[in-house]
Amino acid sequence: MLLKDYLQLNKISSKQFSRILKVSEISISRYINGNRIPNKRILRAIFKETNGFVSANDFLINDIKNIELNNKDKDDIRKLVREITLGSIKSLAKAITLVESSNLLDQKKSDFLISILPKKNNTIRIGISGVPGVGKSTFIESLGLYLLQENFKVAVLAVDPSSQKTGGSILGDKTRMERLSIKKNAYIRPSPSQGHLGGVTKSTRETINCAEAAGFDVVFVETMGVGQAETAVHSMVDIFLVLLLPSGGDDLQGIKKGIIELADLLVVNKADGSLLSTAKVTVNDYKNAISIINSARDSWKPKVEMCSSINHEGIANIWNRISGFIKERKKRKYFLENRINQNKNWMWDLVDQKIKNFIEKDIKNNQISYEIEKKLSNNKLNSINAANEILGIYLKNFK
Ligand SMILES: Nc1nc2c(ncn2[C@@H]2O[C@H](COP(=O)(O)OP(=O)(O)OP(=O)(O)O)[C@@H](O)[C@H]2O)c(=O)[nH]1
Ligand SMILES: [Mg+2]
Repeated sequence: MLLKDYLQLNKISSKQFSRILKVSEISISRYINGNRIPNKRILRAIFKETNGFVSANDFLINDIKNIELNNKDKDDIRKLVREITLGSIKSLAKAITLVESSNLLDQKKSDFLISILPKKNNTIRIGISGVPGVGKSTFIESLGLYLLQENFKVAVLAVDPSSQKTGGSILGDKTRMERLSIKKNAYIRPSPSQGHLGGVTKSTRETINCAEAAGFDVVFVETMGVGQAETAVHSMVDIFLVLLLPSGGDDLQGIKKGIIELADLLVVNKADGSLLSTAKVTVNDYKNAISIINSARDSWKPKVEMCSSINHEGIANIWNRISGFIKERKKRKYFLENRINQNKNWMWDLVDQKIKNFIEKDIKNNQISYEIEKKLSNNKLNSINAANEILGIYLKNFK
């Protein structure tokens, strides 16, 4: 960790630390500000005195550590947070743009913003999944409109790994949720158009936090298709719904068993018109199927319901199921426990991301990596040994 953070955390003043290290106080402040790099002896002493928390690496590597927010940046963000908590949609949108940005300074701002954002545990986060066209957006709009009548504020976020390919998601989500999108107490945030899945889900947790701080008490996260996205969304919501199409066949519609295992509630949508009777059969098929499937949660057997999102039928019943589930989870203390566990996952995801960034930014383009690749090309190293050498560099820098 940075020396500055270490001292702050342990309530050690620069003066005290300068005495411990037997250097001047000015030197300490120069190390802290990045104006000077300590020499080898002092680096060793710092390492020893901080029990290894502050290493040479903290003074050398990683641009991200060297970017510090100035007081004006911090004041701007504090102001932004105040506006968000007062319910400003414009400020909310601004904050979300910040958390989605990959710019290093923006990332610092975003980290600061999230750290001072009021955290809410009285919200409900609902993950909605299902094959393309099953009616996720229509369902969210229908349930969202119902919730507005019940005096909730509703936010909708989309995690859509295909958005980059189709490019139509932003328009799609807004037009598909036309009626909801114009409501004062609803906020729809279309998918960020950032490449791969990691990029898309990277900021979803932060975005959920921002929306909640702005007073949205029900947050929908719509996802589709790719299994990885489903698992990611499952790890950030309180309840996970899988929408299904009415289908006469006894196969499970080609839906991966893993996704059904994640579901807290299965909803057969489009239970209307000529599809109504098929929908009823599908409900029974799934009721049978889930009795032999392991649920992802203790003591909860997923329920199967049906609805017609376009006709707004069965929606209130589904809300009863959702709120019943949440009540039950709270009663058994699983609700908060789950959020805490999700925060742990979030932490590990961040560790993972930061390691990946370090490899990408500081190792891949490094001369040493170039040498190792050269040895590999000349058959002087095999891939396994080469990978171990790269890991060696990484470990040396992160000890
Ligand atoms: N009959 C019927 N049609 C529906 C219902 N819900 C959605 N649809 C139709 O199904 C189509 C797809 O609906 P969307 O809500 O866009 O589906 P989606 O799952 O969000 O789709 P993607 O975001 O592309 O994955 C639209 O033409 C909807 O009008 C329903 O309850 N009944
Ligand atoms: Mg959709």
